[in-house]
Amino acid sequence: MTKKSLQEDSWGMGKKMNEDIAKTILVVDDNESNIDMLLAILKEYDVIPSTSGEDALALIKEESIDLVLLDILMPGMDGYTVCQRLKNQPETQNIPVIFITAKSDEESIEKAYDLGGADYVTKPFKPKELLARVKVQLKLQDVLRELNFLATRDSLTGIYNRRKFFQLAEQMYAEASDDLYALMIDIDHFKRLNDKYGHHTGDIALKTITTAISQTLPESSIFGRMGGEEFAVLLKAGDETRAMEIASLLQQKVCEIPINTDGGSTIYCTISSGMACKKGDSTSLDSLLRQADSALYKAKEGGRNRSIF
Ligand code: GH3
Ligand code: MG
Ligand code: MG
Ligand code: MG
Repeated sequence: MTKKSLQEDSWGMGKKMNEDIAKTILVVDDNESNIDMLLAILKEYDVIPSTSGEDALALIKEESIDLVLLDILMPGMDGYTVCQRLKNQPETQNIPVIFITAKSDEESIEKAYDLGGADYVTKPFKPKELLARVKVQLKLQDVLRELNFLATRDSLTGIYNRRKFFQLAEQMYAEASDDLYALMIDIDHFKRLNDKYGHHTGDIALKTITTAISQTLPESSIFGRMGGEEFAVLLKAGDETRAMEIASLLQQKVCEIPINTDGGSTIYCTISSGMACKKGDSTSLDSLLRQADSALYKAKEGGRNRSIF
């Protein structure tokens, strides 16, 4: 599961949920001496300084930022606008923003929270209090990332769970041209494998097979566990020939990958898959997946270890 697009979303921002990895804080203030003071207070973090709102927005696109400390009054784009832009973009909306400003009236504070600010600190601030507030936001961010991961992934294999698969798939179906393919995949004779080698070996097989599939799929694909030993993929392939090549490649990679059993032996598995294309007579994601499912049924009937379109 090393491919970014199969694993990461707006919570990840390129980082795993790991509190030990140094956090990166973007500090935005038009006054350079304020920036110097913040750099000194935040010396245990990676700090990226920025002296304008425009520059800050450009930096956020390039860097993996965990927290933004944001001045409000700046020549050019003000802090409110920066915050609004961040909260309107799916890629940046989950990055917490702490406003640090000389504005201390109630309306300004209310506006900052309305725009999605996580916290509000007035200048002149107390260094230790600011550091404590930064720590609270970073901790909260870790917890939210972890919750998001748990809510969207299948706990055994780490790929998308059914709920997240459908959420992403509905979006992809709505946005895609006709050239969108659904693939339903089912491991062959998996019950036999469980019966013969035990449930734990079955679990290892599931993990090994999903890793092989993840690493073989094109990066833009969506791959989720539907339940048991059944998986669904939504992918763009260019044309039918290429789509079938991908399905065959998945089969080949899976049947070549050794699975270590609890008894110390090595076994191999096969998969069957059914494919359907949006440009057929699918009118919804549901009907597309149903068509792929009937093709899968034919692949099983036809003897397994094959893909049927
Ligand atoms: P077919 O080739 O027709 O698909 O046969 P099959 O044996 O793979 O299909 P069947 O639906 O009869 O059995 C699926 C098995 O998958 C039964 C169930 O115990 C097993 N299974 C489902 N989820 C898990 C899991 O998380 N771990 C393990 N180890 N086994 C699982
Ligand atoms: Mg200022
Ligand atoms: Mg099966
Ligand atoms: Mg099955």
